[in-house]
Amino acid sequence: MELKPNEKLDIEYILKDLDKYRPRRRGWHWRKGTGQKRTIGKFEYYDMSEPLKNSQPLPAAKYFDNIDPQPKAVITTEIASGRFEDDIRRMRMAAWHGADHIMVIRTAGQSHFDGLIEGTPQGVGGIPVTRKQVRAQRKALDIIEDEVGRPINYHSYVSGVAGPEIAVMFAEEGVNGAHQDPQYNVLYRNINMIRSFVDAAEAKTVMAWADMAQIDGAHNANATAREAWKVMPELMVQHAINSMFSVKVGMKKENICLSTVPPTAPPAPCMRLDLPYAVALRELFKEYKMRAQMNTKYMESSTREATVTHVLNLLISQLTSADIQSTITPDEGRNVPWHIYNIEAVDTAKQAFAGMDGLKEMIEIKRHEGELAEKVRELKERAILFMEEILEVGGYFKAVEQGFFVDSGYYPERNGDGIFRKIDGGVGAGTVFERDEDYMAPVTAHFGYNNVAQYGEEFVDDPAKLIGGCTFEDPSKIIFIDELDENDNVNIRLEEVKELRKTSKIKPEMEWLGDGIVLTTLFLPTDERTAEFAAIEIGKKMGLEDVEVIHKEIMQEAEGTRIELKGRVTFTIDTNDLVIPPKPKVLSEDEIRKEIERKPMKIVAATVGEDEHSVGLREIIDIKHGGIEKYGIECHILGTSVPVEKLVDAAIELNADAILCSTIISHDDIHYKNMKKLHELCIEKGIRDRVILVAGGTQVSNELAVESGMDAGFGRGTKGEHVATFLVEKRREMSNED
Ligand code: Z97
Repeated sequence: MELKPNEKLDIEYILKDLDKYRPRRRGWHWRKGTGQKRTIGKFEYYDMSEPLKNSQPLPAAKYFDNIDPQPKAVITTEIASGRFEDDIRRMRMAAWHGADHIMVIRTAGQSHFDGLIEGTPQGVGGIPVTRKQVRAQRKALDIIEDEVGRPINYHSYVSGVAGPEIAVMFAEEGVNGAHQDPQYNVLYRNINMIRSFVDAAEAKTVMAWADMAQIDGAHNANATAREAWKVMPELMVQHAINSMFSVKVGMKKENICLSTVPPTAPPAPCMRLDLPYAVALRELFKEYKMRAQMNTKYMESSTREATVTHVLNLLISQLTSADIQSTITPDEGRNVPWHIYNIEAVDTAKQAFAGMDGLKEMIEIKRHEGELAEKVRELKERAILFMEEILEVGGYFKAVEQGFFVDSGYYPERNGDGIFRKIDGGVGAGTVFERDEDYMAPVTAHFGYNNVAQYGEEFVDDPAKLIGGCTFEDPSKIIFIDELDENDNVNIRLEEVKELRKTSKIKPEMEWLGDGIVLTTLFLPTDERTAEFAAIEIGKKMGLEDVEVIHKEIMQEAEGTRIELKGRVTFTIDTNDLVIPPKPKVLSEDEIRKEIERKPMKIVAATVGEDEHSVGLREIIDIKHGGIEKYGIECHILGTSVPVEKLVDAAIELNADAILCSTIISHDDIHYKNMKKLHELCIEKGIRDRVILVAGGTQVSNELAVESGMDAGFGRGTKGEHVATFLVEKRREMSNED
C-alpha cells in the first residue's frame, strides 16, 4: 500500500490479514550519509544525514526554501497512549517530523506477567505489548517508512518476568531495538535477581541474533535517586555491568547503547555537572553507542521550562556526538501523553541540532586542563572505586543486598537510602533450575547448555534443524492469536468511533480519536490557589467536561497566575457544513520581487473619508511589518482621512499602477460608499482601465468591495504578500501579459 500525503492511514487495512503479515527486515538502522558535508537549500551543513522524501519542515523553514535538514543522530519518540491504533497515527506524524526510532511504552505492570499477552486490550500508562499490537504497528511503520523514505526503528522492552518470551516474539516480528537490563528488573520491579540475570542471558542471545539495538537502564537510577547528580559514579557502574554482560552473551558492541541522561537541570548549574559526566562516560565506553535521554527528573508541567532543559541537554549531545537522541516530552511530568507534545519534542531536537550544526568545528571541549579535566578524572575514579567495592563484598548480588544502588550519597559517601533487595527474594524467586544432562531445545539463539549433540553432531551449531527450523527460520510456525477478550479489543474501539472515521464529522483530539480533549491557556489576575479553582469554574462555564488544571505558574503572587486548563468537549463538527473561503493565492517573495524589477510598480494609498485608523494600512505597506514595500513597490502614503478626489489626483500625477484605500469605519456602509465613489471618479477621469483599485480594512469583504467597484477587497488577516500577489497578477491580466 502506498500512502498519499493527503490521505489518512487506514487502520482497517493495517488490521486486514495481519495473521499473514511478515516483517520486511530485522535489525537496527542508523541514519545514512552522516560524516559528510552537504548542501541543503542555501546552506552548507556539516552534521546532517540524508534528507527525507516526505517530511514536515520546521515552521520557520518557509524563510529558507522549506528545507528540512535531518540530524545525524537517530531521533526517538516515545508513544504510548494506551490504544495502539491511535498511536499508529501519531507515529506517522512523528516520522514526518523526523523521528526514526519509535518506542512503545508498556502498560503498567506488564513486567510482572509471566508470559505473553494476546489480543489488543487497552492499556493504562502505556500499551499492552502483544503480538497483534506489535505486528500491526510494524506493518504500519513499514508503510510509513516508504512514505518518508527512511527506515524506522521500532522499539519496546525486553524485561520483566517474561523477558525471553518477549525477546523471541520481537525477533519474530521485526522489532529493531529494546531496553534490556537485568538491573532494571531487580531494582525497580523487584524481580528476583538470579532469575533476571538468567533471563537476560537468554533474551540478549535472541536480541543479538535479531541484530537488535539494546538500550540499558542506568538512567532509571538518575530518575529515582533523591539527588540525581549524586549517582553519577553509580550510573557508570550500572552501564559497565550491563554492557560487559551483554558482550559476554554475544552482543556486538555497536548494538549496545548506553542510556545516558544529563543528571541535572537548570536552575542548577547543569553544564558544569553534566558535561564532565558525559565526557567521562564516553571515554570509559568508547566502543559503545550513546543514547542520550533528556532529564525528566526535574521536569515540571511547564513545556517552556522542559524545552529549555531539553535544549541544554541537546547541547551536550552535540558536543559529545550522541548516536540516538531521545525526546521525552513533558508528558512524563504531567501525565498528558498527547500527540502535540511528541511532535514538539521531536522538533526541538531537530531544530536544536540544525542550529548547532558544525559547532565542534569552532568550539572545543577543554579536555586536558581546568575544571572539566579534573571532574572527568574524579568521576572515573569514583566509579572504579565503586566497582572495586562491589568485588570486595562478594559481587553484584551481595552489593544489591547491601543497598549499594540508588543511594543518594555521592560515592564513596553513603546515605543508607539505597534500594535493598534479597538474593532469594522478589518476584520469580526460586524459579531457576539447572538443566538436566540430556536437556535439549531445538531452537535457534538459545543461551547455555543444550545437548543437541545426543541427536547428531550436525545439529550442534543449528539445533533448529532437528525440527526443520524453528519460528525464526519458518515463520509459518508462529501461532497468531487474534483477540481474546470480546469486550476489550480494537474492533470494538474502532466501531465506537466509526462516525469520526467514516464521515465528515470531526472532534478535537489529544491522544485518542474522538477523545474531545482541548487545552486552554488563561491568565487570571489573582493568586495561584484562587486562580486554580476559578479556572475550573471558567472551564465548566465554557461547556467543558472533566475540567482539570494541568499547569499553573505564578506571574506575581498578587497580580496573577498563568493556567493551562484541560477539558473535554462533547460535540462534533461536520466539516461539510463549514463555509471555507478560498485560500488567498500567494506568490513567493522571489517571484514578486522579480516581477517588480522587470516592471516597476507605483501605488498611492490612504485611509479615506474620515478615518484616522492607519495601523492596518501601515501593516500592508511598511517594510518593517512585511508590507509591500519590501518587494520594491514604490509606495506613496497620502495620510489619513484623505478625500477620494485627492487619491485619484495623486494617482494621475504620479502615474500610479494602483490605489489602495483603507477604511475601518463601517457605520451606514460608509466604507462601501467611498469605494463606489473612488471607482466612479476613476471612470470620470478616464483612468479606471489602467489603475488597480484595492480596498482594505477589518470590515471589508472581497465580494462587497468588488460589487462596489473595486478590483479586490482585503479583510481581517490580510498580509502584504496577499496584496502584492494580487497587484502583480492583476497588472499582468490588465496588460494581457498572461
Ligand atoms: C526511556 N523514558 O526512554 P516496565 N527496562 C528498562 C527500562 O528503562 C524500562 C523498562 C524496562 C524511558 C522509558 C522508563 N523505562 C520509561 C531498562 C522503562 C520498562 O514495562 O515499565 O516494567 O519496564 O528509557
